Amino acid sequence: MSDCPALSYPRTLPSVLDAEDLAHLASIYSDNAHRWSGRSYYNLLHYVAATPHDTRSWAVLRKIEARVAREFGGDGTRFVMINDFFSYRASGVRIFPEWHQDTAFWLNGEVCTGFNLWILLRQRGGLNRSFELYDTSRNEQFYRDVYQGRQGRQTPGARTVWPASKFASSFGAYLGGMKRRGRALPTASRVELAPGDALVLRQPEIHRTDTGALEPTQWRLALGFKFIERLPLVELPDFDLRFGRDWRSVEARFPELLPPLQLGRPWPTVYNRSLVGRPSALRGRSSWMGVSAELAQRELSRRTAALDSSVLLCALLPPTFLVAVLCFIACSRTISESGAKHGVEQKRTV
Ligand SMILES: O=C(O)CCC(=O)C(=O)O
Repeated sequence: MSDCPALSYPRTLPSVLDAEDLAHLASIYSDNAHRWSGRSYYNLLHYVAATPHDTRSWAVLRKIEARVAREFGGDGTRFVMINDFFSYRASGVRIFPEWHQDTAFWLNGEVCTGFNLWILLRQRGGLNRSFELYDTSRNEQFYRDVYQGRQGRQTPGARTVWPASKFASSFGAYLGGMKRRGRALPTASRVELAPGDALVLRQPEIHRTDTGALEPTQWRLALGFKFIERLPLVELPDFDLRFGRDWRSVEARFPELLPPLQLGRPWPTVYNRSLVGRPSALRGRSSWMGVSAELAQRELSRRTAALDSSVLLCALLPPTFLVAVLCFIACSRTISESGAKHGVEQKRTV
């Protein structure tokens, strides 16, 4: 299966974080989660961007990146962290309940090297296992059927070519169809983890938050990070879906952190403390209509310049009442045209 390097990644990485890191991250979650409603991704990024003096959080991020470099090769620049998510599971609480693949792994094409590093932070009541996944090595026939039957390709030697493509969605329906046809369903795994250990989810693996009733005293908290290889993007995230929408929320609050995503350029490094300190007139509050700080600042200067020249023109004209009214109309039009133009540019901003 040399055509998908992710398939040979280790199942777990032991002791990625130590007890102090875990306590720190768990307290970030418990102190702030009530403010995060509706957002799945980038809660840690929002937190660290708002508290650049919190050196432990930044050190944790660097520690994770260093471990990734050590385990998955490269000099620390091969993989880029594209998002983070706290995963809290308790009775009636499941963050990603449907069977799915992480389509973000395909943004850089078909290299099949993406992975999710999912670190268990805390658990109570014996929830010391990961979410559910169809392990590629335990379900080879299933993946072969899935890929050959639906979207896969076959090599001349009839060996399976691992995911050239991702599934759009609806694994639930696909699995339901298998069940109706009496086909054996794949075997789901839940991987045992000690706090601080990480599960490594390999790019093509189909997964979901675990099911089953829990006692009110049972819960677990994990922190996941998705990584892709730093290669030119062939696709951009769908900004109507959770991941893309949550990217927008970082962009709106911390515009200096997010350079525009561009096809043909790799995913930018956004977990970057030096960007947080970067001077910006709009830093730390909602960006102006959701556009980048630079664009907003350019627009502000343009509006001010337009206003200045209109006022100058008015001052030079004969001071009759009629002329004053005309000047007033001219000034307002300049301002609103400038705003309309800005609206067009805003749509182009990724
Ligand atoms: O954290 C979980 O419960 C599930 C993780 C997941 O589905 C994902 O990372 O896409």
